[in-house]
Amino acid sequence: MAGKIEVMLGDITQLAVDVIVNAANSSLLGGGGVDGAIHRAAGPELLAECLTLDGCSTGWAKITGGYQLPARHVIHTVGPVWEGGKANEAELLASCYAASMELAVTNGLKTIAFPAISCGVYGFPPEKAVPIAVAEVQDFISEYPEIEKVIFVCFDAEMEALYREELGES
Ligand code: AR6
Repeated sequence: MAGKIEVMLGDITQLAVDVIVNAANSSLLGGGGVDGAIHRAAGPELLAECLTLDGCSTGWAKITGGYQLPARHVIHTVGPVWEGGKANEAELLASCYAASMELAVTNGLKTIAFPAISCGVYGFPPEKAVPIAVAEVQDFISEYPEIEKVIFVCFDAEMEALYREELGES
């Protein structure tokens, strides 16, 4: 199972996987950070499809095509805004990972890349978010062997180090 999880430093929009996950907001209509990068790289058809989805609640996920991206699909999930840790943020973040993996499986998608959901604009402390992300993914792939690869894509070296440490790679 350990071999199915990979950590990489880079830009998630460049990955030719079955599906990349977007750290979106509840409108699903784009924004900054990884969301902005994904919409720019996918092209305007992505926004057109997102307009049909009626948004998404925090902790849940919806799927679209990947359009001009090398990835075939995008799963848009809405992470919690960090409010100090007493607003159910940990459970909601875990739910983002579980809901995204579940959508991947129900759509027959086997390779999936995640950014560090909520760890940018939404302010979730990375040292708290990374163990949640890793635990959810490990639990899920132990139950669903059809998932072949999960890649945690990090935009900076500190985040990469946190994931590698959590996975016992450093
Ligand atoms: N590839 C991989 N990771 C990236 C990329 C990229 N191209 N760009 C940024 N990151 P954020 P959030 C990292 O702010 O905290 C948007 O406006 C980034 O360094 O994108 O969930 C949405 O519309 C950080 O580690 O997402 C929402 O309004 C991680 O991705 C809001 O931001 C997540 O940072 C969501 O905030």
